[in-house]
Amino acid sequence: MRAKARAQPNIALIKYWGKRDPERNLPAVGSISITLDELHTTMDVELPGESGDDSLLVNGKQAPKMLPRISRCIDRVLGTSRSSARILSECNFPIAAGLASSASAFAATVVAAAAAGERELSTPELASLAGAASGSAARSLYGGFAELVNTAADIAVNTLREADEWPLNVIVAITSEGSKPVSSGEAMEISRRTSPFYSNWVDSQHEDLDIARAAIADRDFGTLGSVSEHNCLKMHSVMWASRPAIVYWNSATLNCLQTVRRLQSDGVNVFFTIDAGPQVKAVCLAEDASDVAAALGATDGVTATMRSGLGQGAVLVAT
Ligand code: 2P0
Repeated sequence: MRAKARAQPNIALIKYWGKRDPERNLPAVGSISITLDELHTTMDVELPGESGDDSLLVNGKQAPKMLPRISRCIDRVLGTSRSSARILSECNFPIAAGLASSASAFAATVVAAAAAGERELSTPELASLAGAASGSAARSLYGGFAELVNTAADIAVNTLREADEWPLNVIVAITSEGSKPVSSGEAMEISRRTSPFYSNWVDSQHEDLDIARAAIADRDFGTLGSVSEHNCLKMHSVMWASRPAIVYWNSATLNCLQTVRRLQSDGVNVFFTIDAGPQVKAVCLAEDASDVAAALGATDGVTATMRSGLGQGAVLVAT
């Protein structure tokens, strides 16, 4: 009654921002992401067959604030009359800092919990359960290029391309390792309720998804970069126009955008995207990754860079 799973975070190129059903955590828009390989979270779930409270250690430390969401996620997989769970989590990158740690954590949790509780669930079923915990987590069940489709009743995730069919690289420029001031879930609801740009954001998402899907099919880097940057800036515009304003950026975030623009004008194949945090992710061709990492590493305010290729979805690993 013990299993361990590993999942990688994913970076949305066409982003999820807003919920159509906050109760069921169903997104208001579809999204397209790439799953990373170097960054990962492992979740080791043990069910000793006793009633009582769950426990959670993250990188060896008690994590009482994170435990309720993880416990609810395991409840969805195994039911509320399950054994208590001893959960050990290891994460090799900053948590709750706009690096999609919740995506990898919940994707690994559903896979580990199902295996520990001997429940045989399909990948779409696991994705739906992960998505109920954290919308972006559904995409981390899948590798490469994944599209989360908003169906009438639920969500579905499709693989658009496998990782090795278009092995792009991602350089993450860390500009702050602090936790985010407002959680994404809370910030999305503030945007839905107060941003005058919110309905335009939702209405224009189909067009961006169509353009990105076709660019991925054609391996058209320029078009994918252009639509991804635009979609990212639209999402942040929705946030900035919310009340209270939701601003995840810092001055180094903007410095990174200038670095990416300079690289682009020098002919480097690179584009940026930014999530609910101040880090900048630069997506590039593998042959340009060293130049992009060096330029971002030398950018004022960047404290570290991480490089990753694209990887597979969540998997079980040996305990
Ligand atoms: C994304 N983000 O598509 C977008 C872009 C952040 C910005 O999904 O409330 O942790 O748990 O469903 O998945 C981050 O939000 O939100 C996110 P919940 P989640 O990657």
